[in-house]
Amino acid sequence: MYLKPNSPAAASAGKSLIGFNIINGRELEGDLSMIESRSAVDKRDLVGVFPDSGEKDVARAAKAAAEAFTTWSATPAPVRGAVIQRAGQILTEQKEKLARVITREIGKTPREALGEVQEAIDTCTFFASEGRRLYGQTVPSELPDKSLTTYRRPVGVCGILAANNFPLAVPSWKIIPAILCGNTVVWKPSDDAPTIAYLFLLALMDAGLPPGVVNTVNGRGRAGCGKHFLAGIDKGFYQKFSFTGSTAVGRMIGEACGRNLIIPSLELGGKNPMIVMPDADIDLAVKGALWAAFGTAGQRCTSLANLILHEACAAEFKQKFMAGAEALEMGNPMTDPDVTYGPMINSRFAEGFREHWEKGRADGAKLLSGGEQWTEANRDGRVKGHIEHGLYMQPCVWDGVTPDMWLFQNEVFGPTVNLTTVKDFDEAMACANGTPYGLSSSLYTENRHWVERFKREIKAGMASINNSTTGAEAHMPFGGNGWSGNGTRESGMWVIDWYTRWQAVNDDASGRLQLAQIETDYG
Ligand code: UN1
Repeated sequence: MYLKPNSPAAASAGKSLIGFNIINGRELEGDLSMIESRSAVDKRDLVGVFPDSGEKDVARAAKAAAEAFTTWSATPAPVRGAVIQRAGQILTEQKEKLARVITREIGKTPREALGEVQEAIDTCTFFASEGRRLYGQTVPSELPDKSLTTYRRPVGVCGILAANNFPLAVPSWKIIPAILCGNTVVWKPSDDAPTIAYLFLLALMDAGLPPGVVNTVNGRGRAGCGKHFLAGIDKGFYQKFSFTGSTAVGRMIGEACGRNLIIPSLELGGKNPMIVMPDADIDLAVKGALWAAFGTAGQRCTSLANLILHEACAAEFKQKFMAGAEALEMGNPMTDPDVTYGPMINSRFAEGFREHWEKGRADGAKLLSGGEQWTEANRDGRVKGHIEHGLYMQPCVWDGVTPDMWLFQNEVFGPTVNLTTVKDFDEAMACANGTPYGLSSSLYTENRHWVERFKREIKAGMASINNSTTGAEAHMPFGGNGWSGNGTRESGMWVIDWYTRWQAVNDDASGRLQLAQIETDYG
């Protein structure tokens, strides 16, 4: 069978793509050399080569986006919604193939990769029909024969930068509402996952998105293209910037946006707590905790970090949790689709993970399991498939962790979790709120009073009752407080507020000069 070289079919069948930047609807090479996207599952597998873009590419993309804005912002919102609807249909048709590319590129398990494509489809479904709403208001005037109305107006060119762990779903949370509202986009995809980004853009173009509405500049991170891309904030390239990633980079972006009076959307780190009370369904809580801590190899901003156990159920919980952790299967998700988790996405994450072993030991926390990378030498029956050419980590459980420890306070991407034992609900809440972060959180209990208090007192932007910290639905407000963000939200109707500005229109049909607040007739 002939496979179009740059297609989901080819990429999911193991071929290497030669990808491009897409600027003004044209596939372009970059100013610099090329970067390689290698599979996290097996570094010998070359998924694609992409341009490494420089300053000129970023300027070119920003210019294309600014030019496309005039026509796109004047296109009726239901027509913009129809393009998004077609994009959702194309993603649905390509779902299995795109999921396979996600697994191949960043090592997410097939089940989770399918879930990620579904999250992008759900986003398209929601915003396709938002094109027929995008409501403004009519407001009564204090003066006769005058109508007051409000309109949502697009902001302009949006710069978009997101992490490698949800390389399709999270960019879709930003790009889809941005363009539905009439904005145009310059997107720098993660250099760990340019292939899935490129295939997403091809789907948008196949859906009929006009040239220049979404443009990509590929390339290296902070040392290369990423630097030029962010420099665009001070050059006035963007009227809006949306970022998902680390708190440190978020602060930098926030500062640059502040200087330029731009409101950024910042979705940053997390140190997500889960409280387990003695009246909880302990088996259910164990399942939720295992999934939240180790699913996606712990590489979600919503992953569970601090597991806070009431002393009356701590022993039973620990015993069941450790038995569950011992039974996890890990390894190569390309050949063994049923593993719980696969490799670390890149060597930077793996390095941070190795570092946390050292910090945890220095803290004096007790390592109940884990603490090493899986290799051919130390692998056991739980490890599936070929792992020699990827970064596969043992599931790590720390006990005796207290809020003053480094482990409790710092975000770690990777399959690791801290156990903390507390005396009562008050102490549990103090621990849960005892970090500077506030993204996701969870409580397991059957007690209505504690549930009510948790919902009110927890500082996190997202609170789960009797469920995992991960797995937000695609139409609920997603975002955090404290160091987890700047208070903006993604998804659902709430994200619209961050991609539009309210315009107040004052339309006087009286034929006189009428002034609010002033009782004078100058006419
Ligand atoms: C992220 O890790 O950046 O709620 C996003 C969840 C997913 C999204 C995570 N729907 O875990």
